[in-house]
Amino acid sequence: MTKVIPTTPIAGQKAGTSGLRRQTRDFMAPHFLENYVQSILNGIGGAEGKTFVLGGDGRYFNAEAIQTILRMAAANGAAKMIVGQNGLLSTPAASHLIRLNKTNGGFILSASHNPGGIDADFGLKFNMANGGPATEAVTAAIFEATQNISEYKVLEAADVDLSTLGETQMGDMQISIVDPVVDYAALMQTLFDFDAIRALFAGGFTMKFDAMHAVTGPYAKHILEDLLGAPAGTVMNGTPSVDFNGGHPDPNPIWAHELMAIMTDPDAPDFGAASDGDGDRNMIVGRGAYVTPSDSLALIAAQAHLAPGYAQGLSGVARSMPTSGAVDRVAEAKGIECHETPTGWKFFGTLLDASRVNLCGEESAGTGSDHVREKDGLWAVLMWLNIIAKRKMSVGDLMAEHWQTYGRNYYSRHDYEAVDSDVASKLMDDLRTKLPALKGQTFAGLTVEKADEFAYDDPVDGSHTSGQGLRIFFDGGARVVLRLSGTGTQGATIRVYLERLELDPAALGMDAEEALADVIKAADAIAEISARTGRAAPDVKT
Ligand code: VG1
Ligand code: CO
Repeated sequence: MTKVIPTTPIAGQKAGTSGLRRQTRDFMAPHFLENYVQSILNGIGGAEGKTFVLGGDGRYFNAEAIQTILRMAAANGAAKMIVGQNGLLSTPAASHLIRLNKTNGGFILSASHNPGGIDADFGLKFNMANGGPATEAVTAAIFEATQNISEYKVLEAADVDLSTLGETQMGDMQISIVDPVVDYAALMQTLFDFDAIRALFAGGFTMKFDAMHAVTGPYAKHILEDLLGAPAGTVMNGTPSVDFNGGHPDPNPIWAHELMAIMTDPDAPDFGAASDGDGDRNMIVGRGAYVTPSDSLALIAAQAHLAPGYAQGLSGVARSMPTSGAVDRVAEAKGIECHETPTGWKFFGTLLDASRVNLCGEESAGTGSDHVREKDGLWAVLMWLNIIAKRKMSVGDLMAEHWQTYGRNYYSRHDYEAVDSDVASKLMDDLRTKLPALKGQTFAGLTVEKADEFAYDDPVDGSHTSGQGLRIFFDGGARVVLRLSGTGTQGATIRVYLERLELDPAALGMDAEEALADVIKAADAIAEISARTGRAAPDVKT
């Protein structure tokens, strides 16, 4: 029987960079999840007769939230739900299932790289029929629905057994419990030269993949160990846990320190990689050679044609604005389109759908292509393995060759986390006011050439997005960008993105922080970050 529960709007149910993220206890509070799910359904014009994909990264509250969403979808008239076994689906695998089954969209339960657990974070994101995150227009409609909600519908029904593959029923709604890995693994085999990678491993190539106790464990084990023949144990931390074993499932040198320690050991394997909570981010590291995500994107742009799925070459590339310009240099050399979009994968969707681009990336360890409409951690890892198998070079040598060819965009991101929200907004507001006067002024020896606030006009659907980060360009090609994070759940996180282009072949092997020393000083002099936050140094440098 369907129950109609009266409710009132809950303030602040507004999607950020990637869906709604909150502390887990907030999501578990009465009506919180229900209000948001009903608002999604209201915002997209109802669920009647529709089919959706449903799954998450396995964090605390994942399984309970799935049962709630099933009961609400059934009560709202959905025809069918395709659910990952045990409630698990990586974000790219969910995107693929949405497309493969031509569904109306999907619900992805994840707070991605944020920690999990009852005292950590939870999240919910709605993806559309193209498999990509809801566009700004749709998230705005959902937000409006959260502000007008007065009731939600839920079916009185017992929990569904999520562990048994196959078909089942809830009320009139069909439920398919599917293997989360199989279809995704099949897709990967259409894109990459599995024989070449298999031969690489058979020849003694060694690798460690750190799944960080998150959702990619089962995917990586099946693809790397079962299909590609990498030895058992190649995948570490491969069993998903509700709190990521107490860790922070963010694949960067800080949080993936266990892998970094292995990769900097004299006996390090040839190749290391890691993925995040929901499997859409990647970290690439060679023996003693960490690759920044912006450089990884550029190298992939230069060499993707070595993978069968991209043998015809790329149609174009897109990067988020704070991502370094390294990929632009490759696009220019290849004479292909290159787009600069706001932060967040949702802005790549129109370009991918229109076949204007088929490679996208973000500095935050997100890389992907038109095979799905999300960034894809394992895809990037397989792309690197495919390139290494063809070029027969180490990660370090491949990067050195790349920089010799295209120059090096030295790059670093400094994050100041859990800053008082008022302090952070005032810092940004004051800097915004100051921007027009900066031109011509010199800070730490760097003269400002231009300063502005990034806004984006989507070349495909014409939509306009403003307020996407403050940018300061210096003579000689250096750049500082500041923006506030839209994925955090406590206070504000100030992200400072630092970049400098180096073309001197003799100066390409420096430490990034050293190479950026003046840019870092100039950023602090202009934005007064340390003075205003009272922080002597950033919390995280990636
Ligand atoms: C961060 C990253 C952004 C990424 C987003 C979602 O957003 O900077 O590039 O798209 O996370 O990634 P923000 O607003 O905190 O800077 V994921 O893997 O957390 O879904
Ligand atoms: Co993620």
